[in-house]
Parts: sequence; structure tokens; C-alpha cells
Amino acid sequence: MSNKRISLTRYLVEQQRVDGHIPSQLRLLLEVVARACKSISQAVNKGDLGGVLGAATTENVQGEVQKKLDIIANEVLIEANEWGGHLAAMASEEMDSIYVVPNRYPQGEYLLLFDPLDGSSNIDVNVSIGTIFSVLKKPEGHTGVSEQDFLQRGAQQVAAGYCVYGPQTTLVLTVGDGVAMFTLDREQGSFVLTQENVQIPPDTKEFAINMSNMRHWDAPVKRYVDECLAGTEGPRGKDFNMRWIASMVADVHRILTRGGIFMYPWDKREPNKPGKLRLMYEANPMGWLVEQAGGAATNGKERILDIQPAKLHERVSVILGSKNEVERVTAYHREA
Ligand code: P6P
Repeated sequence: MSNKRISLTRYLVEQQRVDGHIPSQLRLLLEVVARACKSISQAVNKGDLGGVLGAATTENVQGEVQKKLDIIANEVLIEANEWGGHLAAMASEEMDSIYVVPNRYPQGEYLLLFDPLDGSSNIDVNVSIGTIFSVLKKPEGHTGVSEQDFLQRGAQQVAAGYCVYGPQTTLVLTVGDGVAMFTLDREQGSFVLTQENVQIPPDTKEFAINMSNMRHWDAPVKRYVDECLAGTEGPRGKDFNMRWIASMVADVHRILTRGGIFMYPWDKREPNKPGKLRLMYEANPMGWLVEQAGGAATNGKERILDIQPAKLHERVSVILGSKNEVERVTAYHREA
């Protein structure tokens, strides 16, 4: 077995050739997204040297003040993908409405959704952040493209992934045949396969939630966390550890790497909102990755990937990670 590392390009070509899993247009799309993530990684790594830290003067559709790097990352992804002929349109956390590929370029059959830089609150304090992306096929039978074409269940995704900008820059990807991880080799300037067939342990001793919201949680979540905190004397009979990076990409990467459960549940602070995180370009891609690695992802009541979206930027409660833990929290919701 040669110890020669396999590049992302070779991995995708082999997936296309061997499993017919990746049509050539989708392979092109994934290569272009990976190249855009490399550019975003360069910008992120410059930090203050690149004058890219701090807030911009604008707000996004969520009413959140945008960071300069949010806007830079969004522009990098748009410019990298609009000319290739593989996309009909794009949707982003940073844009109110969809971005239809301009007429001067050929239209493709795929829809690309992304959170260009998730974890923005961590940008200025040098903590890992990341890009999350999801790929859908444009529904057939009609010309043109509209927001309605994006409103598909997460189970309809044809590819999903993220790139985490941390001590390493790592691209994590699924096309429905398991989860693979590619680490950026800066000397070569290419992503190299470093993990294949990623598996999340079904049990864990590590939970991730923002504990400062405890007084606002619903009873099932409070019950689950109280039992974890009770440790060996409690009903779980074991001690738990807690992590909260406040960067979903970094928390999910840890869970894909060593197991755990991540929760951003509904809480009483904004009772009309189902949760904080967005369904289409955060929960759906992360939910599919976690399922493809043997984990589970629900909103406390149902599988994330079965939720029929009503709006492009709709939010959702998220419980994902080690299968047995997610099933326990979901069972507590059903009992309540
Ligand atoms: P809080 C980042 O802003 C984000 O959208 C996710 O990446 C992260 O998990 C969550 O919000 C953190 O939220 O309320 O703990 O700051």
C-alpha cells in the first residue's frame, strides 16, 4: 500500500469512475467549492494582517451585524461558482434572496447553499470557524429557478460538507457514500485525503450546549443535561465532560472525530423561533454528515432531514451526534 496521499481530485474522480456516485458536473462543483474554501482559508489566516477583522457596516438577513470576513467569504463562493455552468442558483446565510446565475453564464442543474463563514463571533478572537455547504438538484420540468426550488427536505441533498479553518484547514465531505476528510497541504496547495469512512461512536461522555441558556430550556433538555451533570451517582452512572466552542463547524468536527452530542434546542428567549440554527445551510448539511458517519440528527421530535422547509432562512432546533445519546434526548421530548 503506497503511503502516497490521495488528492481530493483523485478521490472524486475515483468516486465518479468506480461508484458512478458523482456525475461530472457535481465533481466540478465540489472541486470549485474546495478551491473557494482554500481562498477563504488564506483570508482567514491573514487576520489583522489582511485588515479583514472586525465588523462591516451592514446586517444580514438574520439582522446580525456582518463581519468583513463574512462578506469576503460570501463573495469568494459566488465568484468561484457562478461561471462554471454547474449551478442554476445559490443561496447564502448572508443574502436575503437567492442568487440566480447571470445569463452571461451557462445554467447548470445544481443548487448550492452555504453559510460562508459560520462562527463569526469567533473570527476576531482567533477561534476555529468554517464554511458549511449543501448541494441539491434543481427540480426538473420547468425553466428558470426560484426560491421554491430550494425548499427541499435535507434527505434530497446530493452532497454536503464543511471546511473548518482551525489548526488545520480540513474539508469534510459526503456524497451519500460515507464521510471523508481532506487536510489542506499548504506546500502542495491541495486537499489530501486523511480520513475515510468516518464513524461516530454511538455512545459518548461529552456534551456540547451553551449552558448559560439553562434557565430557558424546555424540560426534556434540562432533564438530559441534569442527568449528565449528576455523573456516576446519577441515573447515567458515568461522569460527563462538556465542550462549547460556539462555532458549529468546530463542535461538529470534534463529534465526527471522537463522538459527542451537540444541542442548540428551542428555548424560551424567543418562543416563536424553533431554534437559533438555520435548517437549509447548517442543520441539513451537518445532519447528513452525522448520519453518514453513523450518528443521528433530530429537532427533538423528528429527523432533521425529513423536515419540509417552508422558508429559505428558517431556523430549527438541533440535537445531533452519537446515536444513542440523540435517541435518548429525542425520547425525553416524546415522553414530555
Ligand atoms: P451562541 C455561530 O454564530 C452559531 O451560528 C453556531 O456556529 C454556533 O453553534 C452558535 O451560533 C453559537 O451560539 O448562542 O452560543 O453564541
